Amino acid sequence: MKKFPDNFMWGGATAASQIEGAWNIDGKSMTVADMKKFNNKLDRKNILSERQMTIEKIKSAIDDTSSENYPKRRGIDFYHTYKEDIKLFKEMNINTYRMSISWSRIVPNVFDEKVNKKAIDFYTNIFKELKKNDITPLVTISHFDLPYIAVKKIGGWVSKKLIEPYLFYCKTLFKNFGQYVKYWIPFNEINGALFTEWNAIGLKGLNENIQNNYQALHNTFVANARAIELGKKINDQFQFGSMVAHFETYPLTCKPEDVFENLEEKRKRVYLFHDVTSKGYYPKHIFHFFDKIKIKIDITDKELNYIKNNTVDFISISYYMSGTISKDSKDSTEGNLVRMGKNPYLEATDWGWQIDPIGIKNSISDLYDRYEKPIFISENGMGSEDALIDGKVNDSYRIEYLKKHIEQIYESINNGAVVLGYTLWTPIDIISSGTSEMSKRYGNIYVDIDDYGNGSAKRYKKESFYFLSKVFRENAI
Ligand code: BGP
Repeated sequence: MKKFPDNFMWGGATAASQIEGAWNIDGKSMTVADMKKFNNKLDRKNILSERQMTIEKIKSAIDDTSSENYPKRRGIDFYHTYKEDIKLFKEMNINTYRMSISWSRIVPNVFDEKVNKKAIDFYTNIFKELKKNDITPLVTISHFDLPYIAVKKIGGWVSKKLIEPYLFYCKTLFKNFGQYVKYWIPFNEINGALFTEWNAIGLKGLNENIQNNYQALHNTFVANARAIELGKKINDQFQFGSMVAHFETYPLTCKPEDVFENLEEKRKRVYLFHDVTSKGYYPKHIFHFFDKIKIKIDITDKELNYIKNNTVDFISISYYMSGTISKDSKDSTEGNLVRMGKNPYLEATDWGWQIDPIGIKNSISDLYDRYEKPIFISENGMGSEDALIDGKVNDSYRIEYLKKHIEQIYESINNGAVVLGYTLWTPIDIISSGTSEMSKRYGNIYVDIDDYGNGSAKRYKKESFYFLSKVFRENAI
């Protein structure tokens, strides 16, 4: 029996735009997530086109007021079922629930500082329900559901004009929910600005003009720092976490060229985001890179001061898969937000994400050594089409995946890293972020809804539910 430290935070993670539904009621405005159409011809092994938003797609999303083709408008109707679902989380012995709050509910018009009372009531009820069930909330302030009005008016995060309205939204949360919430994550996968720009910053296309991506990334770094400063002023007990989609990569061969390529990958596509949010400054190489590719980012000394004086209390990452890097890029495979080189030693999911439990130990050890801040695994899980047969789901493959990753997290703690907790993605089937599928299931609770919203919506405990409830109860694997 491998025992985890006392008070280890065990639980699950969800996101408002993938779980709540109720996309246009009680005052909520449209978000970038509400505009992602489900494509029933999508190629699961190549979803890059799913990520790209185009003018045509924007137009048809605005013209379509139904939720028929837009699964994230429906979610699993958590907006109305949260009491029953939280009871199921409790039965699973979850003691921590990572959730996000929808900006488009709290301040629907973003710029007018008008707070929507119905939204305050909705989230207050959720926090009361969690408190009743002895579950600690870990709140993501913005999780891939930027209000569309911010895109329409100022182009999203590429404009610095979004920082003040974001801080007003943060202040509203800190003041109204500070009595229930101590752990805050200002942005989900802040590196999304470079890899899934519509979801993360409201930019259409895919790296059409990389200057916009880096400018928006910088603006969110500033917003992150200023949210921390604001939060600590309101309640110095608040704990703030970064959240970076982690890409664990290995050189495809021991050829020195491959090793260097992998180093470059780490510096630019992994460490950069932690350097800024955990060390409080940009690594010098990124300015050299900006010069080389001739982009000019508007960065002021005042902003660099905010970043320097307001670093996170803990590092959180999503970890799903790993990949290889080589000088002459070979055949690649899908992963979370990015494609990566294949690894002949690893199996992959039906969506091509390579399963690498030891990779999570590598990642935790590497980041802990480098930044010496507590680590929180805020997403980890396996997407698959699960079969509901006679009210049962035998997801032994998911038990295998979770067991092996949890064992490696234990090993990393044994190896000296400080890990605060683990909220797997996701305790209950919800809509996929990248493809808007319902059939890409991660949950330990099966939800009887298909990609088109049909089904009884009944909840069923999968085998992995029972496996995890034991791990969480015993605080051991
Ligand atoms: C991450 C998001 C989560 C979750 C996860 C799984 O990028 O933070 O919201 O969705 O991806 O990805 P997907 O749902 O696309 O399989």
